[in-house]
Amino acid sequence: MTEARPRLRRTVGDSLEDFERDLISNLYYQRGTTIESASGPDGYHTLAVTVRDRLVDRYARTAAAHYAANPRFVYYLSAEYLLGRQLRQNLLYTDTERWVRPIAEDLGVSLEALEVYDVEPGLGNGGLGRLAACLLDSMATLDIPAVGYGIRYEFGIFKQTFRDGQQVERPDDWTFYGNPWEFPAPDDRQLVGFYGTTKADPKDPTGLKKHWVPGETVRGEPSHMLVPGYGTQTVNIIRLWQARASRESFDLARFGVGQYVEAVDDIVKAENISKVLYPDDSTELGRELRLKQQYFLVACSLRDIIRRYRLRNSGWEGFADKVVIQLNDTHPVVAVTELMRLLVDEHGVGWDEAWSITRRTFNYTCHTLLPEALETWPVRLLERLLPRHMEIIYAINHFFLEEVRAAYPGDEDVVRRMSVIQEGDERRVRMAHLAVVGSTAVNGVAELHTKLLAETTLHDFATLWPERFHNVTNGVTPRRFLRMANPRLSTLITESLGDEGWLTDLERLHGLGTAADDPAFRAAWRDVKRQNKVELAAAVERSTGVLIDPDALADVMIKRFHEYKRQQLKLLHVITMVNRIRADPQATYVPRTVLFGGKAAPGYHAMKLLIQLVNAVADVVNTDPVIARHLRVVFPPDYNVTKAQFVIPAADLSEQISLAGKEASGTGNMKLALNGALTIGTLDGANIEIRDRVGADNFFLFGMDAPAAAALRRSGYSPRSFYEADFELRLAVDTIASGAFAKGDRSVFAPVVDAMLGRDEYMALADYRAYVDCQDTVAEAWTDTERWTRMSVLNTARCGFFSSDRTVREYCAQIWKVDPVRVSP
Ligand code: AZC
Repeated sequence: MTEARPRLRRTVGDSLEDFERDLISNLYYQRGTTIESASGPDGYHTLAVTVRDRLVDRYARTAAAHYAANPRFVYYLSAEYLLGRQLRQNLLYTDTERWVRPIAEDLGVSLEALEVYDVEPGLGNGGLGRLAACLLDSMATLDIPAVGYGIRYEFGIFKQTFRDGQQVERPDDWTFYGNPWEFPAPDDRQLVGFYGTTKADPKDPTGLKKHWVPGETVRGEPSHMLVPGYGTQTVNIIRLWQARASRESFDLARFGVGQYVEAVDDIVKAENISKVLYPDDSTELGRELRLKQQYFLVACSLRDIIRRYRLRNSGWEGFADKVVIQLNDTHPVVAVTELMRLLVDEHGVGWDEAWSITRRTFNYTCHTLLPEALETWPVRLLERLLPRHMEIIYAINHFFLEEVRAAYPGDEDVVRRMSVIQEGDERRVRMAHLAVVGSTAVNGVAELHTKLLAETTLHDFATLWPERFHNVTNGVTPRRFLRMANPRLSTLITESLGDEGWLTDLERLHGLGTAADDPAFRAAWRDVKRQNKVELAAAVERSTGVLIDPDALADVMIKRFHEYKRQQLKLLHVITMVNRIRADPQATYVPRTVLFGGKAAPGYHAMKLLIQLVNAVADVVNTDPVIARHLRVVFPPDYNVTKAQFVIPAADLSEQISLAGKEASGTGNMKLALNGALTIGTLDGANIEIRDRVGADNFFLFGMDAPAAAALRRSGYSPRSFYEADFELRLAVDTIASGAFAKGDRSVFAPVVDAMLGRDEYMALADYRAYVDCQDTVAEAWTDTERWTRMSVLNTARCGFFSSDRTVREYCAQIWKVDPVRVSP
């Protein structure tokens, strides 16, 4: 008998000395260089890998604990993730920053200097992608067994630059220097089919089982990034798929005869699938490639989920007990048909049983109310690209409509409205309908959103199946958006509350409520805000060349450019301030800095023109000595998660001014309020819940609510009548029309004026007066420094509810029915 040999497992030490030794060893053996000759990127990569090693250890233990417990897993399917920078997060989560600082100092480099190489993976457009990242963070923090699935886009969301004030998009080659945070896992690759034909199974009497022969196959290669929990040992993963040509794709024969381009044709075609993120967060792009991306994500992920299920389980009866899949909006909804196909065609499960498993496995989160954002795909495209899936959709719809007809005998109107297929000149598949039909739970992302979904967009479904509808109000991770973004405020909070427990129990911020009445605490609070503003001012000057006054009211509007979000309304307010200063330069004005941040979809011309107008107004304001004394307008380009972390801690006023009934939730509103900014906002999305919690006295409310907006639209909204009735509004619009922001050229911004006076789809003009008056109240409130600070403290103190930990707990309790698995140290 041989003696058992201790199994080799490398564990990292947990002292400064260990860390330093690993760092030097990694620099030498991993990076292949020495301290003397290391470049900035060498230093960054080495540090990243050394920190990462600490997480690998935890990940290995997490995987072992999960294997032993064989729990129910949450699989989060999302076409987008905005993870943000990883270095600071992982330093915090491994508690190694305290070592890195002195070591770096010894070596004569600063953490800040290395951090510039920490590129954020921009694999998403906006709110939905960032929400996915917050939820993953909270799932790990709460020890929920979970895997996020997504696409490893070669090019993420474009980099925004301005040329003559106009948005110019540049590719985001985020992996150019390599990504130290990811692990390729080629062994888990999957093959994905497209196109081709289907054949009946002669042995299947029901005709529901078929055989699909794809016309094209592509390889999906996964890599994963670690998703650590805070204050716990759990490290989950996010698995990202990249498309590769299958091995046979390289045409050696063609290459041999000099047809070099043709020889790699199939490779290029295949790899295009994960080439680029679609930089559009609202309108459906009728593009085959986008549908291919969606199916690619789904096909790879479902096979991976099944592979994981089979590591510990067999048979299909128990599948839905071990697997719960959350569909993040409609992008991954084709998964419903893919799981049916896998079960019925490939694993021989009967249709009814397969349907029961499928329905119990999926849940769907809707993130919008805009009809144009609800995806539909042409039947003809699906028939060509995914012929078997189209057949399955017809079958699902057939059985579903039988149910509808049974519930509403003789009512063909309701059948037409609810059908998964939208009839018309071009028949289309309604992905949201497919999602609801194929899911156990459907949820909206804020109370008002869920209510409006049930009353309007998905009304028929909410009537037929009320038990399927849930609300889970969004949240944000306090680790990234308070502790990491705002270390000064975090220190003050911790001092006041006694410990850092609030980081995982955010409702403990309530404890600050009494401190709000302590003048010394308020002074300290102001001091933090001021220091944050000084830092922001330096960053803004570097990126825009414009100097801003850290004592001015920092008024920020940071979010994607969209008509419904109403940057145009904010601009009308800015122009009104300009006009007032011009009319009376000697009066006193509350000094303000208005900061815009955000991208417009490259094809969204109206919003790109608005971006140009913001920049043009900024130019006029900042270069006019009289106006610039009271007002500055800045627009640092390329707003992203990293920049959000800079701006949010320095904000005094948070602009949340969407037309009521249009913003599903908002999450920037939560991040800003949590950092002590006061909100000026409409009764829309999560603003309502923020106001309920912070108190009406600590929130600047204005404008129509959703019923009033709907009523005005029904009564025949005429923006012109508002324009004519309000002198200041007329002057603001006329100022744009006069060419004052285009060196006298009236044509440049004429489309903006026409849109306002013509349709004004989101009724900015109707809310203008209420908004401007409310801004006057804001300015007035600002002059009472003590009162403002008190309101600011109370905003932070009362926003504990908006932690994504609470959001995840609600998903767990209402929808996922999963339990945590603790990982021992
Ligand atoms: C956004 C919503 O617009 C925003 O209100 C919400 O807070 C966020 O999702 C997270 O739920 N939607 C998107 O980013 N994108 C789409 C396609 O809706």
